[in-house]
Amino acid sequence: MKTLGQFIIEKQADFPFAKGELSRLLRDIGIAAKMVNREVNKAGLADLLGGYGETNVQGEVQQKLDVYADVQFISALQRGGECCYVASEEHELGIDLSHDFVSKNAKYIVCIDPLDGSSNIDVNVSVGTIFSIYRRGGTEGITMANDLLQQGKQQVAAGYIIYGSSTMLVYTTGNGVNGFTLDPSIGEFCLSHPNMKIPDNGQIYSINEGNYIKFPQAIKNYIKYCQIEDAETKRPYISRYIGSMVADIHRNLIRGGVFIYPETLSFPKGKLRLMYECNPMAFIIEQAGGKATTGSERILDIQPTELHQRIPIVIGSRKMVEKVEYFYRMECEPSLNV
Ligand code: P6P
Repeated sequence: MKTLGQFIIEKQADFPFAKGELSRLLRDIGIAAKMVNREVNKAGLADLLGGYGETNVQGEVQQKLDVYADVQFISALQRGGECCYVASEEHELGIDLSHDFVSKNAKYIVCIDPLDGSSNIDVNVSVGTIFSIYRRGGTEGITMANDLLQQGKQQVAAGYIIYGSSTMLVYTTGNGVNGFTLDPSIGEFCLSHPNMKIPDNGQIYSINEGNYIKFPQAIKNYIKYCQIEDAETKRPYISRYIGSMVADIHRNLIRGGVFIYPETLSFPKGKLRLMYECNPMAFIIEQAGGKATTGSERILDIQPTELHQRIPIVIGSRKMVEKVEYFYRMECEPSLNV
């Protein structure tokens, strides 16, 4: 079995001018992932369940493991010296590491959701980490406009770790998607899913139907479309919703399907965050042959305006995403035949 470290070094040759910085940065993320995995796996025993008593910048109650994961990833990036700035879901302004001697010439910026879906921790449902890597814009100080608010298509790498029945790290550097499963017996991520591709079509739709009355009409119409009997398109489709973005999208990456978190009356701009949830997942899914839009606009083309901005997301099998886009257009152009 090829380990993550061996694979990263081997693929480094794909980047003729690479001097190993990105490889070391991915290694640092892999180390933090193993530390978080250890605590997630024993959360119930190590009194790491439950709330931390604080709320994060999103106004969400921080779970103890959220805070632990945030500390582990930031510390690993700080020690590694390849990252000059970390934008985390858990911090309003992010952490400028470029003042540290070890990171003063670091070339990369990391946007991260240290523990996504953390409200599921106490009920033992899969949670995940999502990360996105950019090059810093210039050699001067880190600025929001020049360095942080880059479009998703500027990412040099993106990935996620899913802490589930097994722990996997899935990432892309723009040359396809590869999945690594943690082998606890040797403490290494091993290549288990080379060159991952999402099926072009699927029968799974993933959306929180509890919000149905808050959805735009186009999404209400699409949900009804999924439920209508039609042998040719294998409908009714299967509804699967875990409530953990990493777990829902990982399942669809393997089985085929579409994940939708649209604009709603409660979240008029959508709930999920552009910089450290939607952009990295969009990069991965596009690299796996799928599609990721807001329902009309390609996510990787969006020009960010703020670090924690939220957007609607329709992501997964290309044909399923295109069908949702069709319902949005039809809502705008009712003359279109279904
Ligand atoms: P809802 C978890 O809190 C999260 O950020 C994503 O992981 C998940 O897809 C979504 O929110 C679930 O939101 O409103 O359906 O509970």
